[in-house]
Amino acid sequence: MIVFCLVGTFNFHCLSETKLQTRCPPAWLAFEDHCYLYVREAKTFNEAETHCMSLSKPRRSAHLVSVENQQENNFMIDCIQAIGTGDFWIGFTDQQSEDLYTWTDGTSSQFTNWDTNQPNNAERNQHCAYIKSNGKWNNKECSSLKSYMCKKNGFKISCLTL
Ligand SMILES: [Ca+2]
Ligand SMILES: [Ca+2]
Repeated sequence: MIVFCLVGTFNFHCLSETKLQTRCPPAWLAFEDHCYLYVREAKTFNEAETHCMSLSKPRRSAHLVSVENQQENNFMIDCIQAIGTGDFWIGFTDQQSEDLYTWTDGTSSQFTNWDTNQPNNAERNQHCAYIKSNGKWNNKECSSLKSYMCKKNGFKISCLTL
């Protein structure tokens, strides 16, 4: 019996796995259908988003991470604990329109996990969100320097038995 895995136009050998798995490039972590890259180097929000976008591939655009539900937020916390890191940018911002937060990757999820009394827009100058080590979100000046998490679609492999 010969088993091939097909990934787009690429062929990979695999053993007997037949279920779909999310595959990610080296250094990216897989969760559900997406891949995540933590970048420790601190950047401003917009610099971080620009860097994430530079990691895009055809049909797999990359942006600062969007957090669409509690499970994904829990995954963020797992990452924080595994990496031993502190705050990092997520792709949630109201730079375009005050108090109208949107995800840089276009996600339309209504899920939020703001910390108590956030987003407070302190000094009327806080338009970019980061996630804290407890998993709660806060907004802060976009010019602040923080580590960040990028996210893009993973690719699925499927195996055909010939
Ligand atoms: Ca704001
Ligand atoms: Ca704040």
